[in-house]
Amino acid sequence: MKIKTALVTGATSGIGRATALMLARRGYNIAITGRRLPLLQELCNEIEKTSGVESYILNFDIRDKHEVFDSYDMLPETWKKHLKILVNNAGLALGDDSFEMCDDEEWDQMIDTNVKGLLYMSQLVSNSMKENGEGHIINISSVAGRHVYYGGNVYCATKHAVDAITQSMRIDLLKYGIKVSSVAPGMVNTEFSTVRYRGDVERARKVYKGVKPLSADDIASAIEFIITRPEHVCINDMLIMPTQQAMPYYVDREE
Ligand code: NDP
Ligand code: 8X3
Repeated sequence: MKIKTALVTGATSGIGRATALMLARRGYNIAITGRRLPLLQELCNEIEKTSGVESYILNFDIRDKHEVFDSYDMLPETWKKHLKILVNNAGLALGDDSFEMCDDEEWDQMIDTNVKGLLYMSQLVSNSMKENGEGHIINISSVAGRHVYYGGNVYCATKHAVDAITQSMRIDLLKYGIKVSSVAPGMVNTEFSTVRYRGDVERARKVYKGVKPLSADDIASAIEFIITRPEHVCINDMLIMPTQQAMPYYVDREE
């Protein structure tokens, strides 16, 4: 069988984890990244047990350029040579306070993770894909990259940046045959809201009260659709919402 590899950032939970498992089921050897090493090891075991493909752990903080570059350097050359897919998924929101009340360290964390981390990974991987003459980069954006809302300020700005970067990467990488897609979800029930509310699980639960949100598997199956189109077809952009959510603030909740 032809070797094919994929790399998923932020695979320790939520969308990244579900996507890594989907790619493993489709026969990709998977490189998984994140800061929480025990969760990466657990996922590695699950992938190897259930799918019979190989997995490779890259344990780093995506905000740290040197850690990102050094870790990618450690990925075996055969993995890089067969790298077909990068899913730029690692990301977070911190808080939903009004702009003047925000903590600038949290701004740095969102910008460094959601924007700069994505840039570092994309540059490294697109150089490998360029040599291979093919590849597909999928950036996880958000409905927050299309609409801003009260308290969304810098998180929304980072996701607008992801959309702009996606569009310009698509133009720049066209000559190498590298596809670039964006997936922009609305509410997905993952650790996202718990992280956003700095560990306040009760507050996070209220986000999904009276709503059936998307699941991480819903997003993984959208990514599966994108990567299984014929060679000459590129899905540029997918905006995916729960049926009960029209825009960030328009949610039809059951009483
Ligand atoms: P989770 O919190 O469940 O997952 C986030 C992932 O990002 C984790 O694996 C985490 O790994 C990783 N991550 C965060 N910060 C860093 C860092 N500094 N270095 C390395 N990895 C990091 O949330 P989701 O699965 O929901 O989020 C995935 C993506 O989807 C994000 O980009 C988010 O903005 C986007 N999104 C989410 C929506 C939602 O409603 N859930 C809606 C729209 C978009 P670790 O902590 O181990 O480092
Ligand atoms: C997460 C979705 O609406 O909370 O990106 O910004 S939202």
